[in-house]
Amino acid sequence: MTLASLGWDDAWDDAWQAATPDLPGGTVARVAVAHRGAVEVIDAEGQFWAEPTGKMFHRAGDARELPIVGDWVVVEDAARARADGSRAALRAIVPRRTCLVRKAAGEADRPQPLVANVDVAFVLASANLDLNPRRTERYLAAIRTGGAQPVIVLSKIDLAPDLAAAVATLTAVADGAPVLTLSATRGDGVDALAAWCRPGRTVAFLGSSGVGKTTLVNRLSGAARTTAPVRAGDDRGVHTTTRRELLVTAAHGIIVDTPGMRELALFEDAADTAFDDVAAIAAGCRFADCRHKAEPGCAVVAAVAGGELAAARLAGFHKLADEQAARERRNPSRKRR
Ligand SMILES: Nc1nc2c(ncn2[C@@H]2O[C@H](COP(=O)(O)OP(=O)(O)OP(=O)(O)O)[C@@H](O)[C@H]2O)c(=O)[nH]1
Ligand SMILES: [Mg+2]
Ligand SMILES: [Zn+2]
Repeated sequence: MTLASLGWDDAWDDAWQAATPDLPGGTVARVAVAHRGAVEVIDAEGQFWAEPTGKMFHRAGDARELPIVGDWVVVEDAARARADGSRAALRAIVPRRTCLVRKAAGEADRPQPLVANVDVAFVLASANLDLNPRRTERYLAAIRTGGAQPVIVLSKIDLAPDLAAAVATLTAVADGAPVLTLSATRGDGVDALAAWCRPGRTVAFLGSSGVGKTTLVNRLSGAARTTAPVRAGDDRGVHTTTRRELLVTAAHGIIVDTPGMRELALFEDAADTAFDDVAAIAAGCRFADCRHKAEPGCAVVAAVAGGELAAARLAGFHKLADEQAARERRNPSRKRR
């Protein structure tokens, strides 16, 4: 294995040197699995354990300052950790290029970073179930806000009652993201998805439990990670994958499989980044702080009336914007950017 096959490149080298010039003995490795308090990392020589220093734990303002799957980290004594199974001291995280964050479960307004340095994030939805375009929209918003490129994947097309309708439903909320269709079990469409996965690039598979993420990851990686049938009654998944894990493949780059998430609650304000189309039209609204509801001179409402913007897009925008406003009311220190 080489660092390049793990996604390392010259720009990472520069970022590492710039971020941690005071760590002469450190080497870099990539986080494959994150546990509470420690991580499994990989470098050119193989896998070993590393543990953030007490200083890093104490300094961390929130979970985003601790290592997560996909991170490049600076460690000391990698050779010893590899040899005797001890934990290498993890000194620093190389600044992330991208980071997918959601709001942590529960009432508190806390961020939960899920995976770092993903280039392309596949959002899977199963073609045999009722699609929830609002959910897909939320994934796209979080992915774009985090800096990765989203690709929508309609899975299980061998079971689709009406494929064209399903594609249309998702295309309506894609805002430019590609929409791929495939069957991971039958194999059709898998090559088109595989074309997005290449050496040096990091991709992640996201979506509800049972949509076929691991089945697809196994096809791409040649691995045999556990998959399980969906429930007979309602075709929901049974949460088979229980942790985020980074896999390194020869032909398809670096792949992160994730556990099914029912909802992806947004942490960051995403209404503006996720709705480029709305934002562009909003430049023509009479009021700069127009909410595109009942304000006079609203270009967005006019665009919906004129058929240039789908009503569903504006509804999706309102849903996110209202959530952001509610968060700000609960927590006024969070200012809208
Ligand atoms: N008919 C059909 N079944 C599929 C397809 N892809 C996956 N499945 C089946 O769907 C079930 C769930 O697949 P998984 O790959 O475990 O789903 P997952 O998204 O990884 O689920 P979690 O790990 O729980 O999040 C398995 O029984 C798969 O064999 C497909 O394209 N067509
Ligand atoms: Mg799985
Ligand atoms: Zn407006």
